[in-house]
Amino acid sequence: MKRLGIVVTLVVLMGLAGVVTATAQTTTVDFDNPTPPGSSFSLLDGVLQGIDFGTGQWRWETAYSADPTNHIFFDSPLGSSRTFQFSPAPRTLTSMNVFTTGSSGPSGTLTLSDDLGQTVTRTVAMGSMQLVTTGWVQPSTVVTVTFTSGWNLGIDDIAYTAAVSGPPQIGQWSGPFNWPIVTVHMMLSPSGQVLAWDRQDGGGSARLWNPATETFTPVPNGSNLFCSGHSILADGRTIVVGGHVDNFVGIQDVNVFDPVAQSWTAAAPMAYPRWYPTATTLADGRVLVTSGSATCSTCKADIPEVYDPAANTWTPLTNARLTLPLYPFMFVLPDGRVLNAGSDEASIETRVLDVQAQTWTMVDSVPVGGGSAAMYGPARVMKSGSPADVDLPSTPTINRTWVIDMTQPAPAWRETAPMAFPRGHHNLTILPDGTVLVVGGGRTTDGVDLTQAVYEAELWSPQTETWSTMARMQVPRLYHSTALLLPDGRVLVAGGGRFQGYPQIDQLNAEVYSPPYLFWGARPTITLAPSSVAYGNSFQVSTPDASSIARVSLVRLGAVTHSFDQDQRFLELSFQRGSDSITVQAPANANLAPRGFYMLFLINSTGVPSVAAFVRL
Ligand SMILES: [Cu+2]
Repeated sequence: MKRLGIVVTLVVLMGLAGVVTATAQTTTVDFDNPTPPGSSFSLLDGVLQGIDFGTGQWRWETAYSADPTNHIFFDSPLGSSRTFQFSPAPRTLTSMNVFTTGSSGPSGTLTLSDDLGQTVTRTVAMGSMQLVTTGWVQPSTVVTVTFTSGWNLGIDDIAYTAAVSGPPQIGQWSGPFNWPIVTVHMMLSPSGQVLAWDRQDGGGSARLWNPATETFTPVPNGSNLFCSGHSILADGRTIVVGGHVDNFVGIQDVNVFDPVAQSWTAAAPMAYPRWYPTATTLADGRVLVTSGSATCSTCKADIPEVYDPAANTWTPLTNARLTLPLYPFMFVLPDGRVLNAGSDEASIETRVLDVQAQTWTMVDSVPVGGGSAAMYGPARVMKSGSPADVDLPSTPTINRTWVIDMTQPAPAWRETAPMAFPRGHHNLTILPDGTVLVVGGGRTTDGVDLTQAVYEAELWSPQTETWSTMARMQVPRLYHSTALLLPDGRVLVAGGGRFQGYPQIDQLNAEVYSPPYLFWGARPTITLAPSSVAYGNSFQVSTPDASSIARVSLVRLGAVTHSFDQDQRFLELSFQRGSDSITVQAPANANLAPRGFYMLFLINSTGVPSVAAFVRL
């Protein structure tokens, strides 16, 4: 077969509902047609049929041993590994034929690995050509070939694919757009506008960004809101807890932003100063605040507090005292308890907090990684990458991914397929269809080494529990970068920077990512939705696309900083189709969806989401 040269096959990639197709072209490099330069035993240097064999690494030869045609082998008996690089890259290595001529033993062990960490290991027996298929799904740039008996390895018929990658497969970035601030904090208001601020001038830098007009309105606040925590209150106002005096020194200030009046109000201060705390909206609309450093690097605010917006009072949970790392990942569970699923800066045991009883219960005593986390369904949380503390010596980050299902009798983190890229300081953002987007971050924990930045977005499927590599953004976004789902289904990605001594990482700009679903055809539309709905009730949503609606989801308005969106959560709703409307079943109770505002999305049978309607529960 290999004398046919480049073999072209068309592979149909399955799209949602079979509507989306892409073609993948397979190229097979057989070293026969065309014949490599020079004569048999010549060095194979440079690029041949889309593969760069480097310099002085490989030779080619005519028939030898088990292979009656041209093939390649190591250029010398020294060493047990060689590399080649796709050019252009990346490409997905699908298979190769190998044989061994080794005289020292009956066989050798072949390992193929790539720059993404994909590997395949195979024993190669003597006497015949053997096909090695990789099973790799991610495209590689560099492939390393290791064989335990070095140059005895012969290689032929290297097959790779170049998947067609356009916006329907990998989405599309727009920008970067110049912004007046490095967006360390950003959150969505029920008005559709984004509230954001910088480190410089703290609350004085606060602005509202209008996605429709792409304009800013200054909304300065007198507190230093840098390194605060925040969530969206049940009435749609944003609550901001704590902030910054100095590194590890927080403030007790609590500030509330009204998106209608576009003005701030000071609320009752917390009992403890907090720097790097997490604010979590509870089922009943009260707000739980956990962690944060109080007055020094070892002085954590270890007593959680609960804010009652109606009474404007704080209640310390003195019996629930527990030292947690900074910016803990907290999620309200269907039973009303609050899960601590990790933290921005350190791997920790997993516990649940019963706010009423003021007790912590261990869930999983084995600390695993996770530098960001997202709740992708009731009681289901996923996390990936490395927590990253910029005050510790830099270490390589990881690409590992875990899920936990809190409905299980003995819940524990379960590892799923890794991201293509190791990351720390990345952001996980839940999308209208329940998939999870990861953007930004880097291969080291320092948060400032721009050479280690990861530009590719990746999209995680809760069905397959696997990641797919998406389009690359333009700008490195490391420490203090942020990502926020917009009501139109795009993701606003901004910030990165404001780490003392490293002005080169400051990003005074934003980019907007359009996920693949925005390129799959016409969007369903919502013509009318109720502004508020009651738990347990059904409600009507008018849409001319009722017959094609396949899913209905709620996504809580995001409030993100330091790699973690403190308020985002995802919930799918059951529904029935009418002729020009659908009847949707509201969440049964407030534990499933704490009181407040949500983006309601209709998703059609192709997987395309509507623009959201804001609905208050
Ligand atoms: Cu910070």
